[in-house]
Amino acid sequence: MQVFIGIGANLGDAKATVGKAIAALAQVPDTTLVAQSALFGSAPIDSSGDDYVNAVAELDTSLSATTLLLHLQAIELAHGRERPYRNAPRTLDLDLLLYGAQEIHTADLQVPHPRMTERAFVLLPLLQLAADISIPGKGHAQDFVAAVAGQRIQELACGCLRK
Ligand code: PH2
Ligand code: MG
Ligand code: MG
Repeated sequence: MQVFIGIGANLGDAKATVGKAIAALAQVPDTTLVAQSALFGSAPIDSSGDDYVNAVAELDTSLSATTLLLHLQAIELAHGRERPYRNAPRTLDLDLLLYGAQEIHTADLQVPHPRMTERAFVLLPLLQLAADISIPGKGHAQDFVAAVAGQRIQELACGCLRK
């Protein structure tokens, strides 16, 4: 199954944490890390504190969405995630954005992520990996970009060689 994970952090060394989170995603059982977006710096949306570092990772997994979610939560906890209140600043947030073309609505899991089309920090890195991606029940991700143009976000220099 092709899945996309949204990664966010705005406490501590957020850039380093996002890098470690991507390495941890690559170690999830029955799962391959297919691609990772650039890192982006973004102003907090409905949240407080420092700018966030955001990225999106593409995985290929044979895990169920529920089992994958448990692994994401374990990685969050391993990086010191606490949940004092909704949208509190966080050392690490891993969101299951897309699980193939499936729509999942359970008590623990809403896929596609309900707010992903409203957030530049999700759409821009996602579109780097999958320019033609459709969001089940919503439409093409690309079609939501214009509406988030007012949100402050920039791609961070990666220090890597790019053609
Ligand atoms: N995550 C949130 C709320 N607000 N803002 C930015 N810029 N980046 C995030 O990852 C983010 C947010 C809830 O998960
Ligand atoms: Mg989130
Ligand atoms: Mg989350």
